Order: sequence, then structure tokens, then C-alpha cells
Amino acid sequence: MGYKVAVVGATGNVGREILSILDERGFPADEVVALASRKSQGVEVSYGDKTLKVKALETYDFSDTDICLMSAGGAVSKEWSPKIGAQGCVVIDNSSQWRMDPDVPLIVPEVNADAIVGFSKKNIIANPNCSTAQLVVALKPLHDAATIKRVVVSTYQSVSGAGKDAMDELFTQTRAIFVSDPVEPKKFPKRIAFNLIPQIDVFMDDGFTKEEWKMVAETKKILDPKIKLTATCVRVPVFISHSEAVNVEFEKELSADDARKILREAPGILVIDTREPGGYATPHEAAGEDATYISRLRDDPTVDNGIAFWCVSDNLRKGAALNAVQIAEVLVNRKLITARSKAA
Ligand code: 11C
Repeated sequence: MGYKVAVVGATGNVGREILSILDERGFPADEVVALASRKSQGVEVSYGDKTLKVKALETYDFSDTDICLMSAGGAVSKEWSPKIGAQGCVVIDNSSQWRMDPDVPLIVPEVNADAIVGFSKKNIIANPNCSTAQLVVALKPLHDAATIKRVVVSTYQSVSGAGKDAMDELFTQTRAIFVSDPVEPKKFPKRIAFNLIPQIDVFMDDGFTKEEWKMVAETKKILDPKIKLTATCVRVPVFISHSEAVNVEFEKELSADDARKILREAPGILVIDTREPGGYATPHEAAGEDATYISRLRDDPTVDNGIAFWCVSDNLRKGAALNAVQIAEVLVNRKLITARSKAA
């Protein structure tokens, strides 16, 4: 017996990754339906060795679909998630639309899977922002061991976080620079090729950007509202994987060596840290992988009980598609939903 699963936004970067991860992990689906807006109707996408023809979200009946993995942006989610949830189908949403709603759990399975129980109020579960997901996977075991007081994080975020057009812009600009063509920023506010941009998302009144605010608010909701966090988010000319330089200050004593031992045992983490040239993870190696990589662990002598580390993960996988599929697995493994489709 399996589930009927719909993937909304199936033609996008994250939607395609969701389809491939559902297949890779053998998610117990009897039927997977690819959905997108009417203009993508009929487009073909891969699901394992099968090809699915995209159907229109606008005309799809969710009444016998069990799980909807939604990755179509905030506006689409705002309109459709409540309607889909009202039809008894559980929505796992990748956008920022519902993350701070008190009736919507915000879940990273390695960190707060137990919080999922609140989902039935709206039948919506939120997936965090990619830069938050990898960070909280790393922080959770350290917080359990020594109670985090404060985190300072600087991110180095790949262009795929801003979508397929942004990836095309990095490619096009790089080529233009090599052949001395003019470079025109479109998606990004400045040139991204051979450059970096200290702005992700819009500016807030306090001078932080919305991406930086999300890292603060989401970490508090997922992990602990008492944690103080400050972020600087930067776009870099990398196609896939976000990297983060992280400084953490604890209430109790915890050395970098203690942290290394703890992180080696922690779910979802791979420690690569040999203190020699190349003895650390880079975005290139993390792309296409599921783990959150931790490297460059060291004591921070400028504070009591402080450490610093480097954290890299594939933003399209742990930062989005993989985390969403893992949430669906929690629903299934904890028997929080029952298959209701004719296929089951
Ligand atoms: C980026 N982190 O790299 C963003 C993309 O709230 O889900 C994901 C935005 C979000 O541009």
C-alpha cells in the first residue's frame, strides 16, 4: 500500500530534485503526479526511469492525493496550500509563506521532528530556508551538549538559491566576460560573475536583509527562541551548495575537539576536517550529496566557550527537496497520515 503524492512546481530546480529524491529514497508512493502552472502543462519531467507529463495545478483535484510537495513560491502557496489542505491533502511547503504561522510546524527532521504533530490544524508543514536548514542540523547536537548563547554566521550562497534564471545569469555573464561582451545584471542587483553580492532578498528597516532575518527567526522557531543569532548573507558565483562560516558561543564549556566528536555522531552530518591543504569540504563536493559537511572546527579564543566552523550543504537537497521528502517520511513512518488514494 502506498501514497499518492503531488509535486507542485515540478519543472523548477527544486521540483525536479524532489522527483529525483522521491525515487532515490524509494518513497512509498503508488502514484506521483507532476503539477505546475497551466503554461507548463504537457512538459515532461523525470521521476526515476519514468517520464511524467506535467498537469495543470489549476484544474487538479486533490481529494484523493495524500501529500503535496509544494515548491512554487510564496504567492502560489498562499493561494493554493489552504485549498489543498482543506481537501485533506497534507502540504509540505518550500516557500517562506507559512513558516512563521503558529499553526504551521517548521520542520527539519534531524532537529525537531516531534514538532510535526501540530500540522493537522491547517494540513500545512513548512520547510525552512536553505541557509537555515543546514545551520540548524549542525547547531542542534551542539546546543544539546552545551546550550548555545549566541551564533554569528556569514553565508556564501550559491546562485541556484535564486532559481534557474539566476543560474543562467551566472553562466551567461561568465561567458560574456570571456568574450568581452557587455554584462547586464538582470536577476541580481550587480554583476555576479567573478564577483560577490552582499545582499540576498530585500532590505528590512533595520538594515538587515530578509534572508538574514529569516535565519534568525527560523533558527529560533526550529531550535530555541533563546538563541541569539546574527547573520550576513552573501551571494557568490557558485552554482550549487551554500557555505557558512559560523562562530558559536556556549553557556557551558565545549571545545572544538568535543564538538568534532559530537558532530561525527550526529544525524545528517559528515565531518571532514584534517587540518591540511584540502582537508575540508567545498561547495563543489557537497553538490548532489545529502550530508551537511562540517570542516575547519577550531576553538574561538575571543570568547568564553566559543568555537568556529565551516558548514557546507547542497541547498537544493538538504536546503529544500531532501528536507521536504524527509518530512514526508516522518509523516509516513510515524503513521500520521493514511493513504486514501484509489491507488493504495
Ligand atoms: C537564496 N535562501 O539562496 C534563498 C532561497 O525562503 O525559501 C530560498 C528562499 C526561501 O536565495
